[in-house]
Amino acid sequence: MSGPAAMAWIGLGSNLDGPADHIRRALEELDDLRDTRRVHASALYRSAPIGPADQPDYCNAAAAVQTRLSPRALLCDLQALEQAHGRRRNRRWGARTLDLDLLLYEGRILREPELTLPHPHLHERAFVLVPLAEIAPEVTVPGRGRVAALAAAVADQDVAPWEAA
Ligand code: ROI
Repeated sequence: MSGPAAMAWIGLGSNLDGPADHIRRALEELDDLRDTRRVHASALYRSAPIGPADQPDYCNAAAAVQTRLSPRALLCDLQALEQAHGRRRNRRWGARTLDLDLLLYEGRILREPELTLPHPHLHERAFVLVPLAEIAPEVTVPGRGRVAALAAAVADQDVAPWEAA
């Protein structure tokens, strides 16, 4: 990759078919996307499901990439990666093999039918904010404040290191 690049932050989640393996593989695959280089990857975390409770716990992580793709082109490639992991889009907020959310793209604000930036639920979800705070505590979420402060505000939600006994 050469030339000017934008920094983007991605949230990863899985709660089916060996969740940690899906997340570890996806973290590697982000580095293989066209015109994109992965520059940070968080540790893996275990989180209780937000939404319908009748599904397994999630494995969550966050990553930062430098990319020359536009936000929509990046989103398109992230969706292709989800498909490659066998993602089926059926039940809203149901279990999934791989979920890749484009959380932030530089300080960009975007409201389009297929893409909202920052991600509309980013500021209220510990399963996103805790991994993100590990790699980007000083980053500002437009209209919401610093990642570290947002993560501190949702400390009551259940998120723990993946490997914890
Ligand atoms: N809950 C947790 N804990 N982690 C996720 O990644 C996640 N993803 C989702 C919904 C169904 C909202 N709940 C989640 O899409």
